[in-house]
Amino acid sequence: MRKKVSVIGAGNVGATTVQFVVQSGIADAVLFDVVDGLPQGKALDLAEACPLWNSPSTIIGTQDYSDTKDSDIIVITAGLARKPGMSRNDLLLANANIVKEVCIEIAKMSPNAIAIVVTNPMDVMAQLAWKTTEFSCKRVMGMGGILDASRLRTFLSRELHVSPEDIEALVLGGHGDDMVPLSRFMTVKGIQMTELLPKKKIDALIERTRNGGAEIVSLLKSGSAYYAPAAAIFQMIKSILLDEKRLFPCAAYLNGEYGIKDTYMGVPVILGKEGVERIVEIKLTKEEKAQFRKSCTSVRKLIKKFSI
Ligand code: TXD
Repeated sequence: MRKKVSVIGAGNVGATTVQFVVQSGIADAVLFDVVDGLPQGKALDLAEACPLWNSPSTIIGTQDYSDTKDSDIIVITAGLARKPGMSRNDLLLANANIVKEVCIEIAKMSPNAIAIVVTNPMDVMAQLAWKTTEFSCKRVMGMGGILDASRLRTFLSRELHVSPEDIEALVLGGHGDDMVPLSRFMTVKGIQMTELLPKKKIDALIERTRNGGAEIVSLLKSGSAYYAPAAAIFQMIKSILLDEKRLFPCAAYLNGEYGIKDTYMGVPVILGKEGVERIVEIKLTKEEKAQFRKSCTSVRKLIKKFSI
């Protein structure tokens, strides 16, 4: 049986995610949006590219949730994106209503699906999605840290003139301005970054990563990043559908891990066919712990606003 991935929200991130899925051929896809014609038009365009990609995938564009029935994975990108000068949190209220509505529908149609939440502010939306769908927390996760780490790897690669695939970086915490990039886990094929770059330079690239989303928003002037976000989502989808058990930093439900209770936060997880199969706990230094807690407090503040 072919796998089925439904993406809710046919905007930039949603449509590009579907592109990556069908281009790879690993699943069939459904693209859902409330805007009449938008998902249908994009789905048809993508379907017409499949012969050229030698892809067996089928694609449906729809306004009808019944087309998403029995999906293996649901990606939630529905919502509003940032405009210049806006923080992710400015999107909170509007997007919370959208995500709630989406989750009620997807839980009815695909009670066994795994949900990947993308809509910002992502950690809070992941918590809301988990509460609303009433899925096991293993089956609800958020995409954030994998993108932040990829941005950091890009900047480090450009600085070092080394292929980005040989660069590793780990970014934990909430997917916001107080994300927690862990410099002691930055390596080039296992070589500590501090052997290759001065601390000041590393710190500057970390700072650029913190503002990575905003940098693109200000360049684009309308809309926010979508190629790298969609590539990050696709890595998560692939690890789940192919049971690859890859380790990625994702927003996962913490219930005691890292000393945090009842909160979605970015931590290293193993992604496989069950969803978040394991949360990998690493011992943080005092300073890292303080940063992680600060990031957690920001997320919790927003969660409390909704009494999620
Ligand atoms: O790292 C991350 N988590 C992120 C998050 C990286 C990039 C983008 N991030 C957030 O994802 C962004 O701040 C937004 O909240 C979402 C989607 O970003 P995108 O760039 O794709 O936004 P668009 O292009 O505006 O698309 C959103 C679509 C648009 O077509 C709307 O019509 C649709 O969402 N939408 C809905 N679809 C279904 N159901 C409802 N209710 C709905 N409301 C709006």
